Amino acid sequence: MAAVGTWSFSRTAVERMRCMLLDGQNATDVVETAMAEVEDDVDTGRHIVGRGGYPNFKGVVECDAAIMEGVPGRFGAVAALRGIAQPCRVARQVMEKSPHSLLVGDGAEAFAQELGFTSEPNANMLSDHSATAYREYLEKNKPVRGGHDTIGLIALDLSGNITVGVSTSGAPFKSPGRVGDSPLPGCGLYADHTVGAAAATGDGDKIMCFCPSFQVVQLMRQGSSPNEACHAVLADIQRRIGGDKCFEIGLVSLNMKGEVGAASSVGFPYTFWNQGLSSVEELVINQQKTINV
Ligand code: SD4
Repeated sequence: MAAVGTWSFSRTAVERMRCMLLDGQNATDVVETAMAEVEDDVDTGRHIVGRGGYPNFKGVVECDAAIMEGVPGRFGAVAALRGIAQPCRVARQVMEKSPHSLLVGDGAEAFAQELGFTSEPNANMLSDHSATAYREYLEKNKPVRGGHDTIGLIALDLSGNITVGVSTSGAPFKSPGRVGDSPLPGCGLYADHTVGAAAATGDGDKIMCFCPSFQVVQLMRQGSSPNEACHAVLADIQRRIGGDKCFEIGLVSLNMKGEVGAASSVGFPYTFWNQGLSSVEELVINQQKTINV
């Protein structure tokens, strides 16, 4: 059993996953439940997740989320979803109940409503913090500092099932309808029950051009450790764009032995737990320079 999450604010989610895994619960339920708590928490919205996340440039919060099991073909995602505070739960339902894998915008919202999700007014999706940030963006063109968080969670359960989920409100003040890497398989997340799983965070407009989560899992399939795989994928991206700098990207991965790895182009804390640990731990990848490419 093991659990991993992106950024420091994933600690409570990873703690929750630890408790549920020790209780014998299924990896997908574990990821969905832990994710939903973060998505619905207005305070973690400032980390670009769910309720309280930054809106698009029209002032509307639009979320992307996805869930993928290691079993082939088990994937569901939503993108540019409005008014639903727990988008990862909708992504799970896309995986379970829809003949499709990715639903976007109004169609995703209608699907959620049909399944009984409550669609809330946009005002409920904003926090005081994000509403103020949006006003400052409109009045002073003030950008959000940082701007790339996103939660990615991976769980490996007692029965050897592995599931990865990601959720984000996306780039602050993005164009309406903009979709990032998070809900795209191979980009924001990937899982294979014979190998392990990976998740990405950072500048989704760039990340999606490199399919890094798929690449990490492929390298682990060929024998790399999670850490080696994440570092090799980051190095490959850096080599391909030229120079030693990179856009913002953080990668985490977990293999079927419960070993964790990560690499990042920026200072990147991540939290994890496995059976060798008595509590959730946090490690920080050192900061390197970033550029816009
Ligand atoms: C995106 N990768 O939509 C996501 C959000 C983010 O750190 O900022 N992740 O680009």
